[in-house]
Amino acid sequence: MADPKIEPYTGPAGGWGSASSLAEILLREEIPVSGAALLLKQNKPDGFMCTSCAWSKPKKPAAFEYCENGAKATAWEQTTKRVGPDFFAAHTVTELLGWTDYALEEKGRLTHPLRYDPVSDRYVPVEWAEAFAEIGRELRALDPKSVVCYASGRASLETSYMYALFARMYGNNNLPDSSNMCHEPTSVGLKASIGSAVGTTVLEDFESTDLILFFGQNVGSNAPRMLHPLQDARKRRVPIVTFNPLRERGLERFTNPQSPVEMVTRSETQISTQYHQVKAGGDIAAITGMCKALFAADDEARVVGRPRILDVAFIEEHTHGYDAFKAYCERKDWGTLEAHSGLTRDAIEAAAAAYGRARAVLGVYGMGLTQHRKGTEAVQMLVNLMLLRGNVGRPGAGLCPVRGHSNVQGQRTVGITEKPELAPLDALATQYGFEPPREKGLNTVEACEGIVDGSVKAFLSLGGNFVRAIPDTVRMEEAWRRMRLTVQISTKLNRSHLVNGKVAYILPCLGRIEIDAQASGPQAVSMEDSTSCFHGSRGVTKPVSAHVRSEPWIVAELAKATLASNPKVTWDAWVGDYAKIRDAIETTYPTVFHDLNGRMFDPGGLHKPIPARERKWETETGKANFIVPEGLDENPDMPARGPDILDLMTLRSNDQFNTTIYGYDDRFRGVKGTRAILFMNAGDMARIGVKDGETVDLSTPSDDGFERSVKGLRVIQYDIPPGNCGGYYPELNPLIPLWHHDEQAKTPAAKAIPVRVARAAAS
Ligand SMILES: Nc1nc2c(c(=O)[nH]1)N[C@H]1C(S)=C(S)[C@@H](COP(=O)(O)OP(=O)(O)OC[C@H]3O[C@@H](n4cnc5c(=O)[nH]c(N)nc54)[C@H](O)[C@@H]3O)O[C@H]1N2
Ligand SMILES: Nc1nc2c(c(=O)[nH]1)N[C@H]1C(S)=C(S)[C@@H](COP(=O)(O)OP(=O)(O)OC[C@H]3O[C@@H](n4cnc5c(=O)[nH]c(N)nc54)[C@H](O)[C@@H]3O)O[C@H]1N2
Ligand SMILES: [Mo]
Repeated sequence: MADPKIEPYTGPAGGWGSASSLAEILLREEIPVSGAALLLKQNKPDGFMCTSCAWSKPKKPAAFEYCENGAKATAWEQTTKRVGPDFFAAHTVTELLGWTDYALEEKGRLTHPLRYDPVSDRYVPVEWAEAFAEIGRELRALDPKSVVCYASGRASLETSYMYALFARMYGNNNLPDSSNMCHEPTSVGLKASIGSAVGTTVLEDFESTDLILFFGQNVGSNAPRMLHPLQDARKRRVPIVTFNPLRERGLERFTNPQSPVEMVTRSETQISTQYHQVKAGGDIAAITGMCKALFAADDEARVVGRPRILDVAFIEEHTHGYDAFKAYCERKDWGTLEAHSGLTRDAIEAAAAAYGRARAVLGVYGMGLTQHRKGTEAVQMLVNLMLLRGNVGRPGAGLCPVRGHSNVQGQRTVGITEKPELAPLDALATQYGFEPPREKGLNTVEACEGIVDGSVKAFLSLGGNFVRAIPDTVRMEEAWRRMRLTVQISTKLNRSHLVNGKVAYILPCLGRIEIDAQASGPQAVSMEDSTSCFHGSRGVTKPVSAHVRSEPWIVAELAKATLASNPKVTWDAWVGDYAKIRDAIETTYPTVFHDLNGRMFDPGGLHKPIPARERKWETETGKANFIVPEGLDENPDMPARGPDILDLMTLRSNDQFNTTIYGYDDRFRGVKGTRAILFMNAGDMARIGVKDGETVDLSTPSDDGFERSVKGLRVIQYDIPPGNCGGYYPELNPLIPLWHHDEQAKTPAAKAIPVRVARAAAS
């Protein structure tokens, strides 16, 4: 690794920086020239769907419908590097535990099924049949309620449907997925507010919107293809009003790296027209202020007989709870709202004025809203604002949660959920002739609690790197090792393989980009994007090794080894022809997946009906609900704060996909060669007595009896609100107490963690 360097990045998002970063990774992963040809197939109706983010795939894709980070994801999966039996013979698990996340994954693709051998402390190759026989034996001996079946949001609709069915036939609803750590406050919050658990917009809405509100989503790094519709909107002079504690480059300006003219002329598009550096956790206060300003303007308009600011007809016909919500906003005084949001009244009123002028508004958001103690309330507060001017359920307007993993939303649609009321249990009972379990299963936080208290004894993982992604990492790793069985279906080596149960298996699978040949020929799979469109995806490259298997095959073999046979569930026929799995999905969900087989390759995908988009409110009141938040305090349950305590945001760099670390640069934020950093505000630095470049240690000031700390972070003086600091996920996860989660959705609150900052002893 080169010496770390910290210097502000002056370029736009995209642009030449993006082009050179991409060339670098193709070279490093030793991908021959065909890598470039491969990228032409990315996100095309006849090609494969990107394994990176879930952003929409347009009807008319660009010649290169991929971004810097999507291309990195492809290169990372299609690397020619391998970790086979030789590698595992040469390294003990104890030794590998000392490696970084980067080093583990960078060694290459897993090629053989492996079993942990406690005597040699190594993973050793095992035959597939032997692996399933033992896993099946172990699972049959365990109480199904003590087994967790986790899924990371990448696996296809086909695999996910089979996996959820397997868990229920085995006897539990313990189906947490990565969504529990991500957009669960969206699922819970939108359901209660508007009766649909997902966003209400489609890509075309970006073409007719008049204003985009952008809360806590780092588009330049995490959904870069979305910069294209944003750039188009800006060319139509659509204002973009952004709320983000950091001045993220992708939200400031963009050069389309795929436009030769823009590249040569170095022309840039300004993205945000207003940029509000709200305090972490301050969005509820900021939006309350916007609503307060709108109520005041509306009252004034009514008195003087000008056109109303609020959509009175919509509010009357379609909503519930308006009076209580108005009273709540009017009660809050500006001083309190300014203190909690970190924004001035003028700034909030400017945002409200832009909103009040626009005919059709999109509310876009990401982890900056959801990963908080009050994440669900923050999502609902954005809905309240949208309802005031009828901005749900008409063209150019609506809610647009930007999803993370490429099929995270789809996994929920096909039954990966711990909440039995969200799964079609009666339909499954009829279709397959078994009695599905009816009691609630474990979500991510509850699964962790069960692992800590010993009630969870086995953990199956369909992708992902759970041990590294969850909070309280150090405490959780210790508890993890007490489990009886851990099974990981994976493409690359990660820390979750090394913190293993007594019996542990790694089952290597094909990636989405590889050709998946089964009895009836090469197979396609399908997934759902952020805007509820289903797309087909076909692998195009040669499989990584003759010993790896597809995810559907692995899930089918797991099920066959564990369950009594049931003639109605034809695992082998499904694996032989995935179209039959899609038929089964359509039988379970006839309206949602109508003609999936026929339409999955339609340009733009098959759109799932969203009732709220049609102004059908499937809520308890039958209306869209204004929901009053409980309070403005982000961390009501942390002890009193001293002058050395700041609220920490854990962030993604431009060089990672979740726990997958592609490299040590965060170009847009000016960090090169290191991830052990802490962004701090100059005033806080002076008060605490640390200088730029010095080293600090962080600890969590909770009084629950556990010591939590991360040491040795280099301070970077940064444009960040006073009282906040920022650093990288997953390295800082040991600081998040397991109980520090959204009160309603239980999503770990990774964006405002109170931490004590202390100068490192040696600094
Ligand atoms: N390249 C790449 N792409 C990815 C991923 C990746 O790791 N790398 N991960 C994927 C996944 S699973 C997900 S969920 C998404 C995540 O994508 P994002 O939703 O963008 O998540 P984060 O990177 O965590 O960044 C959150 C943003 O919110 C801001 N923020 C933090 N706290 C607050 C707050 O209190 N209020 C407001 N208004 N803003 C705040 C931060 O400054 C940051 O810009 O991206 C997906 N796409
Ligand atoms: N502090 C903090 N913690 C967070 C977050 C945060 O912002 N801050 N974000 C949270 C969010 S939004 C999320 S989504 C979670 C992410 O949590 P996860 O989804 O569990 O983690 P990933 O890092 O995406 O998983 C990476 C691993 O997936 C495996 N993999 C890759 N491709 C495939 C494939 O095609 N098939 C299979 N079977 N395996 C594959 C590889 O082995 C790789 O090592 O982390 C959460 N944790
Ligand atoms: Mo996510």
